[in-house]
Amino acid sequence: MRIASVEVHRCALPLVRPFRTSFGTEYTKDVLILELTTEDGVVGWGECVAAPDPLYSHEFNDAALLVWRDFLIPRVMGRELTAEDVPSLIGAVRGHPMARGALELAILDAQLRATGESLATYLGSSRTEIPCGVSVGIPDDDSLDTLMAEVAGYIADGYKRVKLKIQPGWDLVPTRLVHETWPDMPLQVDANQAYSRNDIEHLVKLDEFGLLLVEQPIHEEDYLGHKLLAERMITPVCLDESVLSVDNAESLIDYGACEIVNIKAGRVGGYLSAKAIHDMALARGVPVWCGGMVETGLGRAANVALASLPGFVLPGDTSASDRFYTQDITTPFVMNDGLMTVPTGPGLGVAPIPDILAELTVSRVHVA
Ligand code: NPG
Repeated sequence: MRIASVEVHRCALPLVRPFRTSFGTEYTKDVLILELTTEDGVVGWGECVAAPDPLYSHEFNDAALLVWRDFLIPRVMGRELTAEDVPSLIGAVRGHPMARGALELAILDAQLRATGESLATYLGSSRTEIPCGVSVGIPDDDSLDTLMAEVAGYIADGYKRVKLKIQPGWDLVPTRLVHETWPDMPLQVDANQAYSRNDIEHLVKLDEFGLLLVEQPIHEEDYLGHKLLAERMITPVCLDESVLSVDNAESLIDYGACEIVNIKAGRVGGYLSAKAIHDMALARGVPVWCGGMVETGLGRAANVALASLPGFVLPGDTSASDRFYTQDITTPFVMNDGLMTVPTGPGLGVAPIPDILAELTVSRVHVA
């Protein structure tokens, strides 16, 4: 294929409730959607999981726009290519995995729409539906009652696993309460780097709750801290922000800092890299699960396809659209008995609904 044009839609989707983590609170999803058209007139869609501010990682939306315009898109425009060529074509540009991943996804979507293959089949899917977990933020009012009401609602919806966001001052008490109220519900916690290696003895206290895992408790660059924690803790240590590529994932596993991997395609530069991490982990017998970044239906479709690969043995943050949005930009993703159907249509299998996309679009940039 040859790319003829690239358009960015900057959209704002109100969230059904604020989403608070140890690194900040989101009230609205401010998201960049890539619309790429090939010379043959095929349209591919990509979603960038960067946020407006560099709080989860160094990436942010305005930087993604610049990187696309000045460095990434010029390397893929006007030449015959396949999605598999993209990592090497843009490989000289350092960093910016979320911007790279969104571009690669739009190209892959166009390629698969042209051949009629679904993303799930292309990636090597082994399932037609996947179990869904839900990520529960820290309540805006710091209230345990608010937390319990929210968790009860998700359990009534059918979610098969609950993940609690934790931070110093909001950890043992909420985790104990949720665990004791729903002792059979698989439970895990995510600190988004809020602790340090000085907190290891405190974190070990989480062991009494029989958690599936503790996710990214310590700073992303502190591999030794995670290794020391993994040696001390019964609960498996899972890494998210620290994992950036297949080589670094394998290094972290080998070193003993990472016992379970959260795979987020955006964080690792796209679905091809995500698949490579999955394949490596599967070969080594290391469990993986699919993380979420409050995606719209486009990114959610891709995540559900990824999460249907055989190594994804734990439920992912692949919640239904209504967990975050009253109005998604695609047909909403729904859950039945805690399961979500893997899209089977060509490419992502979903596309933005034009009127809704227009309604939620704040600005449009013609990048190329
Ligand atoms: O279900 O999409 C979802 C959200 C899951 O908690 C979730 N994501 O740290 O993993 C995370 C967190 C996140 C959200 C990270 C937004 C970055 C941006």
